[in-house]
Amino acid sequence: MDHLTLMAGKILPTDYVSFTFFIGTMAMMAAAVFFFMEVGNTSKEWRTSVLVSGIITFIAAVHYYYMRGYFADYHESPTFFRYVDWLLTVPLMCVEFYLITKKAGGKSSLLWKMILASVVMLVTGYWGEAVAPANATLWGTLSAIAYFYIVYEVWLGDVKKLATSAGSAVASANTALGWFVLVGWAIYPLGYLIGTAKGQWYAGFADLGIQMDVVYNIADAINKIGFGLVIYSLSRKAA
Ligand SMILES: *C/C=C(C)/C=C/C=C(C)/C=C/C1=C(C)CCCC1(C)C
Repeated sequence: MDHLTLMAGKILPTDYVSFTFFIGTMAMMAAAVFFFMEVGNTSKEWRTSVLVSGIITFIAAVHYYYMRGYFADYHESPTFFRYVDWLLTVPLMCVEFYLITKKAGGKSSLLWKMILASVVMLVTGYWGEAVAPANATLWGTLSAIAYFYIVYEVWLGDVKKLATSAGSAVASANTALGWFVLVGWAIYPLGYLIGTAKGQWYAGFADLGIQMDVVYNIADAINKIGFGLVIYSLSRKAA
């Protein structure tokens, strides 16, 4: 019996963490194949954007493959792989904002500000989850400040301004991506509150009956694949 068969046999019907790791691996793989294959059919101007969507979902597919295996072996959260995945993919999502606004004059300084904010958001989140969970409130708050900075840039700041002057196709894509950042990304702090609840003032989150990894897995599928599809549809609309 090969490894997959053995593992699949061990997933209980109520093991939603294993289930979502498994289906997440497949969904990210399928999305990556799709975006990579479509690069060749994309007009030159949008090729890099669609390629980056492929790279984001490909990186996630590889990490999901490892996280699925890690959880099967140890039955604990693969926090390290999770954050390595995010550290690579979230800055690439910032690159997507840069690429769509470049034609209206998007500067690399804006890209670096966004990347820096995303790294601060993730490193502080990792610290609160894995290194100093006793201070999860402090680290989570710092992370949230960096998160709100990104929301601000996309909805009201320079990203918004550039997207508006880039024309209606880019502007509406930026609004769609903005909803992912505002609503889709807001799912992650919920996972964090569940995962770090023990001994905190928000200890009640541990009793919700939802597991942190399930929340993160659902959020990743929505955000990584959805984000990529918005970029893809922009590439078909705007010449
Ligand atoms: C593909 C992965 C994505 C889009 C990951 C996004 C992650 C976040 C927006 C995480 C945010 C967090 C907070 C705002 C506070 C608590 C700690 C985090 C890191 C879960």
